[in-house]
Amino acid sequence: MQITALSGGIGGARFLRGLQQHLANENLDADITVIGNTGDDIWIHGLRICPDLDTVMYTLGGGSSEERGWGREGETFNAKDELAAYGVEPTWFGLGDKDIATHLVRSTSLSAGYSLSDVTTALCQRWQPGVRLLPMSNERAETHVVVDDPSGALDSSGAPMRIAIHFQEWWIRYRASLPAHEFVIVGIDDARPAPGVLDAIAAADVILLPPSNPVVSIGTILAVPGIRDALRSTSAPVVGLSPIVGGAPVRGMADACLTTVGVETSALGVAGLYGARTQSGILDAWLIDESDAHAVPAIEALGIPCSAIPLMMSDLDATAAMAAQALRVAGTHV
Ligand code: FO1
Repeated sequence: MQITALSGGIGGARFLRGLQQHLANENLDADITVIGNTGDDIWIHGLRICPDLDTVMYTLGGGSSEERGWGREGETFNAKDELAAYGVEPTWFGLGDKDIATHLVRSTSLSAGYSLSDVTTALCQRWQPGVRLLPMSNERAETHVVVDDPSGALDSSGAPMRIAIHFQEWWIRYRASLPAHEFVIVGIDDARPAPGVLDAIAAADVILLPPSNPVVSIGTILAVPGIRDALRSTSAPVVGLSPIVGGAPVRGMADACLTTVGVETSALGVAGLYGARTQSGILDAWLIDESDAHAVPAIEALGIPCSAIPLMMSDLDATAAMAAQALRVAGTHV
């Protein structure tokens, strides 16, 4: 069985770990291809950092910090402190010493002319995540956030000056607390699906949308020209799991992102954002948490079959059960 999943960072990675556990529990033979978001990627101190690719690689490879969800376990931040001592910006980014090795390998390989796909494959040789990890694109497509200048500067009309900051700065430095007027994925129009991405969608027996950020993770992947159309035309069922439970994101700040794009922070709102495949969207089924069961009729009225199940990834067994339900709903008799 070919499973293809779109993934952002921590939520997506943790779901994928549960999927692997379910397949192992049932002794099922399946190949998983993960299409990872690269809109969060950033150059920092001359290093190319790919947060969502690294989070999937480390989490499934057994090297991630369980406490932080990102970066390495047993991490130190000496280089970060030394850079701060030199007064070098940015000081707000948590650049870990072990993590730097990954960024050095990636940055030197990219400088030598290798593609991000090649580099990601090479890095995964060490980590053996148990999935094929593909960047959504080898071209640079970075999410930037339009906010009122935090310095309080005003434009010539006396209105707050609007500036664009990198998503990482908005997410980490400002904790998404600056109201975002707009997300701009710089370079997205020239981005092409990375090698293998469209094939992984066309060849899949089932496609999963884990509970990643629907705007800046899944939404960014869908913004790569060709990917949304591929999902709409594949024969594989597309099953999504809501990242919003009880009107709030399970983790992260997806609510701030949904507000920016004018979508209600609810399981229903995100279902509507993705849309039913029968209504020019991409979903064939939508899994929501039991606590949102009241929303099933409204979601099904959108043309999206919906099931309310336990959706909290409280531990590996709970996440494996979610994955089992997603495959069941996909009608994939595994
Ligand atoms: N997230 C934070 O909240 N603070 C950080 O300092 C931070 C550093 C960081 C370094 C490498 C990396 O791969 C991820 C890192 N993240 C950090 C997480 C990252 O910002 C988010 O996981 C994604 O970009 C959003 O999904």
